[in-house]
Amino acid sequence: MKRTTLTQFLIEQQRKEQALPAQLRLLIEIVARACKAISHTVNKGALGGYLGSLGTENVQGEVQKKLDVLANEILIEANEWGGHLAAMASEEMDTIHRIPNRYPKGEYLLVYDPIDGSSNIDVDLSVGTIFSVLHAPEDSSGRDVREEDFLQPGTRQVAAGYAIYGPQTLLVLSVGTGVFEFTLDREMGSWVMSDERLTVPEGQKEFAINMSNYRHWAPPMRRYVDECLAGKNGPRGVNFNMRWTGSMVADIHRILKRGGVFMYPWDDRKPDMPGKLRLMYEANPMGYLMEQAGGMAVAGHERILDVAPSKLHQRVSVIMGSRDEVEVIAAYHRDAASSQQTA
Ligand code: AHM
Ligand code: MG
Repeated sequence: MKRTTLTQFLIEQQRKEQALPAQLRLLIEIVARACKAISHTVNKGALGGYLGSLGTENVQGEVQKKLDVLANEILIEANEWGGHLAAMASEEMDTIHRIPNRYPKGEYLLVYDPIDGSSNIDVDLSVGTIFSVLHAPEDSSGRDVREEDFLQPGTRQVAAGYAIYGPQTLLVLSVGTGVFEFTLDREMGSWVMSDERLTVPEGQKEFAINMSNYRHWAPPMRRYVDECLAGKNGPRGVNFNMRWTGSMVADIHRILKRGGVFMYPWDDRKPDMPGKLRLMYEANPMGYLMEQAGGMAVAGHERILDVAPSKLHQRVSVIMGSRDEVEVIAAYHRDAASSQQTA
C-alpha cells in the first residue's frame, strides 16, 4: 500500500490544488506536531502525574483538568515562534493570546479546544483537540490583533480539524478540498493517510445526545427524539440506535465515518445561553468538516457556519451529521418557528 504522509499530502495540496499557501501549510504541520506531543502526554496518564484537576476554573466556570492546561501550553509553545500566526485563542484562555513581539507575526488566527471531552480523561475514554483557522483581517496588519478580529462566521474558516486520542491517534483535516484522515505511526513518528475524501453516509439510523437532558429541551428536539424512540411502530417506521460518548470528537468522528446525527441543543437549564458547546472552537470547525464531508450542521434551522459571533466564547445549539437526518430536525425547528409566528 502506498503511504502518503501528512507532509506529502500538504505539499501536494499546495502544488496541485493551489489550496494551501506556505504559511497555512506550516501552521498545519505545527498543529499536527503539537497534537503528537499532546497524544504522548495523554498516553502517559497517571505515570506522568497528568490526571486529575488543577483546582482552577476557566473563563466559562469549568474546572480545569491538568491536561487541559498542559495541552493549551503545548499548542502555544509550538505555534508562537513560527511566524505564521497573528494571534491565537482557546477554550482555556480568557482572552486572545497575541504573538510576543520577539517573534515574527503571520497572517492567520488559530482557535482551538486543547482537550475536548475533558471529563473523560480520568476514565480513559477518547478525548481530542479541535482547531479552526481564520485569516486575520487585512486591516489588522501593523497593529495589535484584537478579540473582534476573531469574530468571523464559520464560512470564513480556511482550515479546520481535530486530533482524536483513542485506540488509534488520528488527525482529521480539511483545507477546503474534502476531509482527510491520518493515523499516527508511533514508530516512524509520522502521520500517515488512512482515509481520503471522507463522506458522511446517509441512511444510518443512529443518534447521539445526552438523553438525561430530555425534559429541558425545546419541543422540536423532543419531537425528533420521541420519533426515534418510537422505532418501527412510530412515524419514522424504523428502529434507531443511540450512542453518547461525552466527547464531541469521538461522537463526531463516528458520525463522519458511519453516519448518524450528533445533537447538543439549547435547553432550559440556562435559558439565556444558546447552548453548551462553543461556536468558535467546537461547532464551527466540526461544522466545516461535516459540510466538507457532504453532511450538514445547523443550530436549529440556521446553518452553524452562518452564525455571526459576538464574543469569543459564544455558545451555540449544535445539530450535525448525515444530511438526511439533519434536514428532518431542521424542518421540525422551522415548523415550530412558523407555528409560533402564527399563534
Ligand atoms: P469540554 O470541551 O469542556 O470537554 O466540553 C465539551 C463536551 C463535548 O465534548 C461533549 O459533547 C459535551 O461537552 C458533553 O457534555 P455532557 O457532559 O453534558 O454530556
Ligand atoms: Mg470541548
